[in-house]
Amino acid sequence: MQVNAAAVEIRVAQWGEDAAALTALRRQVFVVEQGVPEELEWDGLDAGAAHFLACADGVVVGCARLLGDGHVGRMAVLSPWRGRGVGSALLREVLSACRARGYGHAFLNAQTAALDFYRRLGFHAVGGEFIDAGIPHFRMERAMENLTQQLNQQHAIAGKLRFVDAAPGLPVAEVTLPQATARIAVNGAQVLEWAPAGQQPVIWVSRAAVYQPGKGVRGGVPVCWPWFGAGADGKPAHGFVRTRLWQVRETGVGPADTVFIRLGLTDDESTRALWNHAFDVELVVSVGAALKMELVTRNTGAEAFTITDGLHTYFRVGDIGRTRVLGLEDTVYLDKVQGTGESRQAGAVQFGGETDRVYIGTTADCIIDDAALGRKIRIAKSGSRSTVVWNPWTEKEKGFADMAAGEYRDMLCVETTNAGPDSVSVAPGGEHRLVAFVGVE
Ligand code: TA6
Repeated sequence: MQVNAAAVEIRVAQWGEDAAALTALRRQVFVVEQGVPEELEWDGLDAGAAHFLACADGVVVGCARLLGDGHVGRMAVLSPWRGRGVGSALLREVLSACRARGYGHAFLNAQTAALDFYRRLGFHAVGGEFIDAGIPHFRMERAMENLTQQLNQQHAIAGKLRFVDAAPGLPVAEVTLPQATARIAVNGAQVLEWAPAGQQPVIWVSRAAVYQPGKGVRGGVPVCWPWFGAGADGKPAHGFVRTRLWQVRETGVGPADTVFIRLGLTDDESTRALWNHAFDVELVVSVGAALKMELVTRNTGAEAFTITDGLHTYFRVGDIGRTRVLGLEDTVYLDKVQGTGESRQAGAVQFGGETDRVYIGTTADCIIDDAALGRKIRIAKSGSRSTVVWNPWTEKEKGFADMAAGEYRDMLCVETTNAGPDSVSVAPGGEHRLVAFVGVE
């Protein structure tokens, strides 16, 4: 492939024949120029990887690598050749290889200074910034054009579940059953919709929500993991999994003609740079006349770790001013609005302003008593010792570009969590299951 006037040729390289040229170029760019320690550069993955070379007049001026899971890396261009389309040409060749290999997505760890370069070729940053080899990075990922088609080939269930694009690069599982409909985004494993037959939608999504890869949708059920709430040291709030593309592991038909989808994520160097533990996390969503969401944490490492976690469920209500939450009477809560430490709930929770409370040591069912819609929503749970109740009200709502004016009246979060002092320790090889069961009465 010719690259503009630079007459640079891009070709697929073979590690066997081209190792000397590849290592010389990468040593020059990463080790000498950027100070990456040698032992980090040679990671033992080269022999099994696909490599790409950019050559000008027979001289190697750039390279790139593609691993078998869609991991793009080792993008390097000699300094005199930068800004001349060599890197873009290399990356386009790598993406062509991803398509040819049928990869559903590609991902990489981009130096923060190079984010725009990768954005121009469809990648978007997810999670928080992390340091790798002393250099600030972001994980970036992109769905390949054939992802939704691939998901349908592997996981569609005729007449019950299919994948559609809610937006480019945003595959969503659509469940259509006699007893209920639902939508679950593969990005973030985020439930976006659940409506039992004959009912108004139970899960709320803002009409100003932004549907783009790498950005959570305002509403639905964001998965908060491996921490709930503010991140330490500038890390993202509510953890780093709710903006990532999850893997669809299984779909199927369950009891009483329900349909389930199982999505998962495992640790990688970018998650370990944010939270240095080996893990497997899964969300299993079962759709029927009730909605069951199960967040499963597995510790696949050799050391115990501690998490806080949550299913941050946004519920649709007829009018927040005519809505009450039952089941939390006489329990202790931490008031994040008043900042007044522990308080005790007197009677039902009612709403007349911004409300942001963590009810600790609470395991009982909650009921959203919605007088305006004339319905009750029951939230039962297991593996959860905290219940978070949140409504942004008018001022906080104004701060959310992805909420329309006045929408605070139509929504209420009753979140099934382990938050604050209710953290959970998971032993090596152990697992923790946080389960929310939602039904309409
Ligand atoms: O669960 C309540 C809360 O922690 C609020 O404090 C507010 O931040 C809300 O979550 C939404 O957080 P997000 O990061 O999704 O905008």
